[in-house]
Amino acid sequence: MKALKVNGDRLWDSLMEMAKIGATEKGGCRRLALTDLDKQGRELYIKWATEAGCTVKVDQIGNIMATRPGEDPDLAPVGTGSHLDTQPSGGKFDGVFGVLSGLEVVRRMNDLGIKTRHPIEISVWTNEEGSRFAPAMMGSGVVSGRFTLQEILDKTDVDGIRLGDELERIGFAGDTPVTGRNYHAFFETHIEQGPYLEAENKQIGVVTGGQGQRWYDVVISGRESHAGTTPMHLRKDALIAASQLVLKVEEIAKAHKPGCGTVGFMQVSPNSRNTIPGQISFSIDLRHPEDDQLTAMDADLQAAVEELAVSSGSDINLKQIWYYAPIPFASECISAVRSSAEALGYSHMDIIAGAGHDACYVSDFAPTSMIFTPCLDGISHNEIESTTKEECEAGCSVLLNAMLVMAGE
Ligand code: HGY
Ligand code: MN
Ligand code: MN
Ligand code: MN
Repeated sequence: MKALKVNGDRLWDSLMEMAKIGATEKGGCRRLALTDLDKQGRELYIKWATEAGCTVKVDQIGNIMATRPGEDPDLAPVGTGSHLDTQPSGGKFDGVFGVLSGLEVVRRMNDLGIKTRHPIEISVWTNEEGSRFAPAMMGSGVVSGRFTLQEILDKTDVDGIRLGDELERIGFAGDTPVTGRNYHAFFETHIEQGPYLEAENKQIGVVTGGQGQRWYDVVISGRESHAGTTPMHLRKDALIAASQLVLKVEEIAKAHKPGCGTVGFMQVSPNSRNTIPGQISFSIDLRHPEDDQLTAMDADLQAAVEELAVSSGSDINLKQIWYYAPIPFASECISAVRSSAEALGYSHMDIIAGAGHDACYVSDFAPTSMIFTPCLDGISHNEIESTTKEECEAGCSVLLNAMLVMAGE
């Protein structure tokens, strides 16, 4: 196992350059999937990857594949990559760090004149965040066959704009087929986005798998009426019922440790100060590292909805829109990450990914693992998301050596 280091300054400079696209006032990034800012980020990345000697292709769902040739072009590539789209008030590192780590690995291999047997491929996966278009991890999900291409192209955002039309509009409706993708091995580098590496004072997270998720859309219908003339006992206030269900989501998550439950999106209709809300639409996100617990959380949620519909007299429509069971990564890739961290002398610990990542879906068709690095106070999906050049250099150096082990040189 080699212990080569990447050029941390160059990686950091590229991260800061990319962060200027969609830069927000509080130091974060806003590049919602398939917007003009996402297009700008994609184009800058393609410029850099081409300058680094990669050939670039775009597939039918907009995934970008930049390939550095190997000695034997018939061998399946060793892949890495992540996403460039962000949350509405996201940070400078979520996703981007994994894409630009892949680029830095290629740049470093070029510096050192390294020839690998397998080609090296860096992927940018479309709409990993699932914020503008739900669900998440769409680009990797189509390639792994979790979603059909057509169902994803037909998704619409909250304004009714269709994903396939946006892909055309920004010029990333590629012609490379989404089927038949394969990797000899795949690694994704990502900030942990949680508190554990920092709390344990570890430099590297050796990711052994990803927890499962269930996403729901909920619509609660009560009765709009006048805020001043409707006596409290005659109301069907949809926001009161929704508030009770939000508290139930918290209760269900806390009853299934270390599960998580979140309501992140909510629309109130008609959203007027002096009209009792008639309809509430909102999201529910449940997660757990064990599938039977995630199933139990789902059952508790269904029961809570039934009970609330009766007690509140409102109509409640709960629809599950996404589910995947917890995903274990491949032992050979996990060991490559672990021995790479050891060869470089970095402290490390095994960890399960709390967030969803494209690597989770890539592991449907290729041996996969991830490399985590700490982020300040475990904060992410927040403009103040922060890490250091040294932490990025460490994670990317682990990636370089793990990829070399699998790519052969
Ligand atoms: O939701 C997630 O875990 C990821 O950030 N898309
Ligand atoms: Mn991410
Ligand atoms: Mn994210
Ligand atoms: Mn009036």
